[in-house]
Amino acid sequence: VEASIPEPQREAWLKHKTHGFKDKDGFEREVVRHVETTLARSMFNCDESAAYSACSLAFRDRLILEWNRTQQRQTYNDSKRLYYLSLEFLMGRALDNAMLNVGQKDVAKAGLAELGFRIEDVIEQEHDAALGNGGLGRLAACFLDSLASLNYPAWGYGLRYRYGIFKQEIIDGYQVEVPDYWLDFNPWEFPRHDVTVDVQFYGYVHKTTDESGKAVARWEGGETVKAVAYDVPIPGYDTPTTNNLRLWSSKAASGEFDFQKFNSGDYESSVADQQRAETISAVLYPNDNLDRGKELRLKQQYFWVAASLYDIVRRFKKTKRAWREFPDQVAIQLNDTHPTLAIVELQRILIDLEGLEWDEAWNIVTNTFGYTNHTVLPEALEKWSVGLVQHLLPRHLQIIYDINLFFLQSVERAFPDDRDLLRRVSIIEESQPKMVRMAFLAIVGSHKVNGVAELHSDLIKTTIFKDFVAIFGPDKFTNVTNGVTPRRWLHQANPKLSELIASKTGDQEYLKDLSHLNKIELHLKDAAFRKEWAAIKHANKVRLAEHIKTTTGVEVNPSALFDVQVKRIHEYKRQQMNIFGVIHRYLTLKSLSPEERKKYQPRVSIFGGKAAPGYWMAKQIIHLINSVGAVVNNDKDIGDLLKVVFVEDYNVSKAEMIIPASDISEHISTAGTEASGTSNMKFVLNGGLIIGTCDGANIEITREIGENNIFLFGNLAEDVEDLRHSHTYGSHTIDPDLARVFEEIEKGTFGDSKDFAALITAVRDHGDYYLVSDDFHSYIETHALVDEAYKNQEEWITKCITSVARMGFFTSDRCINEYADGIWNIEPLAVEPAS
Ligand code: HBZ
Repeated sequence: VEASIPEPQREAWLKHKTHGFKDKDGFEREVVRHVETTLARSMFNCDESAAYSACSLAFRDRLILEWNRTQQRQTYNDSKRLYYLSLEFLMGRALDNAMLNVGQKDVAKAGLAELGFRIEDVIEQEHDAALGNGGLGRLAACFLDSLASLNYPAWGYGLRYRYGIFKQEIIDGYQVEVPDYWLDFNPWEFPRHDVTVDVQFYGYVHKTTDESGKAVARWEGGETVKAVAYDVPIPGYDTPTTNNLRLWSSKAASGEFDFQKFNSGDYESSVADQQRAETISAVLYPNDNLDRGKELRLKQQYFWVAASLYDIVRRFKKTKRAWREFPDQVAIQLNDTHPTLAIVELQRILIDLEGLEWDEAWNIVTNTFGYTNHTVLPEALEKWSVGLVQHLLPRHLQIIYDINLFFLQSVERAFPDDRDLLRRVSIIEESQPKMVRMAFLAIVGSHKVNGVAELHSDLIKTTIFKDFVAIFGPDKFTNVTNGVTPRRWLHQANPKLSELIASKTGDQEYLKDLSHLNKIELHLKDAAFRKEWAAIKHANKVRLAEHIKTTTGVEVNPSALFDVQVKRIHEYKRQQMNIFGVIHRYLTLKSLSPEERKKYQPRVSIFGGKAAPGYWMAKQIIHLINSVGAVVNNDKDIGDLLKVVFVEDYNVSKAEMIIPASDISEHISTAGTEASGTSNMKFVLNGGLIIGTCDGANIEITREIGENNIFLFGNLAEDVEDLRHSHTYGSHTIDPDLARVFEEIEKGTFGDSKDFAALITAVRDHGDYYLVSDDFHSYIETHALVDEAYKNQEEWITKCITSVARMGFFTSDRCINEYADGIWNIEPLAVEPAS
């Protein structure tokens, strides 16, 4: 407001208002201008990478205009906003999405062709924005797409890591991690050097009294780091709404302190301070579903939370409303427990800086926050040692103790004789050392807690958060089943299938209302449609086969059944069971006569996914997969009947190519361990079937598409505990088919058996925690059913089309509307048509 242009001068501004390109000519003009000026190149040295840069800049210019208008509209309208706090946003590429959402992809395609480029090659130039590990980070990205597409006033807040998830190379069958430096050229971000926040660490708490004699706490001393905002525009589909993702980058705060050092000749140590500050946002922690308790990670969390809350509070204060109206203006969603310190930080701002009474402040806090849980795995539940929190955030620790005290007092009043309950629900775990249980803090400080699929939401209520259901009542706990954006995961990833669907549903409305997919079921018997459907799947498989050939040298037959498991490597996801199953198949094939073999369904087993660098067992699984591939793929007896491929460096862009090429995909976690899964939804949406356990969203997918259209197997979640108990205390016999697989590995068929010993002993001698042996027989039998079903191609295609038709529920648009109604209490902001 202060920097606004005075009325008399505004005419000149309006006269020269920027509009961005409108047609092919305009687009080409912008591309050439960016090549020749922004990039300082010419037509004599414009390669595909420069064409990508210039094309992106042309689209970026258009996005910015709508982005500014959206922000003005939302500020003027002054309605409640959602802030989505996530340490991860796994965005993937932006250009194709920007072209689709701005609605000028055809113009760009024609324009680029006239300038000498194929649009597909230009799109391929972009480096993925890979600021996430897996499902949790990609979910945040799908949510941003839906929030903008549905016109919700919403911002994302995250960290601008200099290094995203590492790039995976496979060397001699082992994973090697290479840093992912992705910021060399990033046209999609806007540094806001004027938007900064000073964030404090360490120091001590000074207890004193204010003028009125009231006791106050002051957090003093310690060190300060500067947070600088980088903004990323998030365009909605078929709407001018363009929301903002704000990522914070850390910098040394250039206070007098540094200058003193500098002047006193201590230049080196002042540079070292600078680098230490920049370390905070340097790298994404590459662990999924594992908590390691590292100090730098806690620093990242507080740095990001403090900067985001300062920004949110600053925006609220501009409206000059009373504090009690804060929850009517602001909803904050915690994507897992990583941002839980935001609860403490808001309470601190309200009581220490704004002078509110504890109860009034706490009421505001709890009405503002919602918490989403993504896992029940004990090793993934965040805990921070009291000593570390005390050292880094002394005032926050005091507030945590007060929150806990008041909470436990209320529990004691409600359950007077239950000492053990107090111990169980305490935010402070009385262990050695004492720990802060972040999930408990998140529950106590939020008004809603949700799981991400029905089974998962039920499980958290009956297991890890059971006591809290008794304390707060069941209504505080709810389910919002995950979803995925059909714009990226159908239209962009599978343009031919999208086009075919549009031709049968009449238009592209299904990209806005995915329930329209059900119209294709009417065409189930349409022979031309079915033929076209099959041809598209085949073409997608050919494309993947080409990628496999160029990256691994392995030739696979696109007519074989493509069996895909791509996701982070984890024992609970059971890639080890998959590769044991592949070995079983190999042994079966070897035992057959050449004549019998010919009757077998040819298969390609495709794996992909990263192992956390410190997760040794996961790395052994990758090694076994590659070692089996090396033997099987070169066995002349086997030929095309079985190939085993590990696709290096699985990421969002690879997913966009691999998922549309799948016939069957594997979602085979031990029942009760995979909170939801989201790739399961993407695979079915792209006309592939699933082999899976009764876990996560597989269950709801089955309910929607029908149990004839999915291959379910294995033990149920309710039986897992007893089975584990029997492994330890009863007699544990290994499934005979699996024992045969182990025997072959131990013979050295796939290389030095010592390399794989741990994978075998985990099942045979260490209690088989993930129930690989218990489920193995059912798994193998179900794969045989898949083979049979695939041989009847007509039946198979019927299953695929029927499934796609019934997948409408799994759009992230439905999911976001549920959060908006049930948790955030926000409304879409109606938009006038694009100018
Ligand atoms: O969140 C995943 C769940 O495993 C998956 O079932 C679910 O579909 C998805 C979205 O709800 N969880 C993760 O991806 N978790 C992480 O990546 C993670 C990252 C850092 C952590 C802990 C977990 O400290």
